[in-house]
Amino acid sequence: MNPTLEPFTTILDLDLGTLEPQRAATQYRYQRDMDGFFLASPPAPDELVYRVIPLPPPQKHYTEIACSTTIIEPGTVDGEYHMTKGHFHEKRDRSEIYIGLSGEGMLLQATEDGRTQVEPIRRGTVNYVPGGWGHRSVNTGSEPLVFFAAYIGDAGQDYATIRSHGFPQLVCADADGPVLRDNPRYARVSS
Ligand code: S6P
Ligand code: ZN
Repeated sequence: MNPTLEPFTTILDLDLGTLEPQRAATQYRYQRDMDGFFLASPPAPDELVYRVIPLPPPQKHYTEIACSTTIIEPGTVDGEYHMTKGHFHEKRDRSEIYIGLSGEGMLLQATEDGRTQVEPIRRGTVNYVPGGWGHRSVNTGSEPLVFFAAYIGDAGQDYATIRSHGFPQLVCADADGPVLRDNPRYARVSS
């Protein structure tokens, strides 16, 4: 094989999740971008919910590994903790790992036929998300939730399925902390 890519190194700040050098623009997700993902309509359109700093491979190809840092701000929308939109991979069989850096949260995972699994995210967790599992991360703490992700380069993100079918569970703030509730709007994708 005659490689076309040169090796490269990036410095990941293990607390903040920032990347140096930053090779691609930060993607910001405000409440206005999240319509249809929280159960309630987000009331503060200009409030930042999370941001993603990509560390892209040059090609979106299965031979390469895409990475990113995600930083979810603390907060709630009508009692639901701030979270990512969540997605299945467009190429459903593509897997991924998350490495928790700081803060406290949960990784919700669900299959198209409605199996669910909830895993913790905090400094030092390494979550393996197998192909076929939709995934959404939720900040249940009072500080930003920061994690690093690495996934197969051509995975792609399918948001439309999650937007129309929802996730089986919601993570809501209760007097004693986070509780999982059934999502009344959830509809299985397949049986
Ligand atoms: C990509 C990976 C993450 C998420 C990021 C934001 O496959 O799972 O980098 O893109 O955590 O979440 P979302 O659901 O908005 O893509
Ligand atoms: Zn993913």
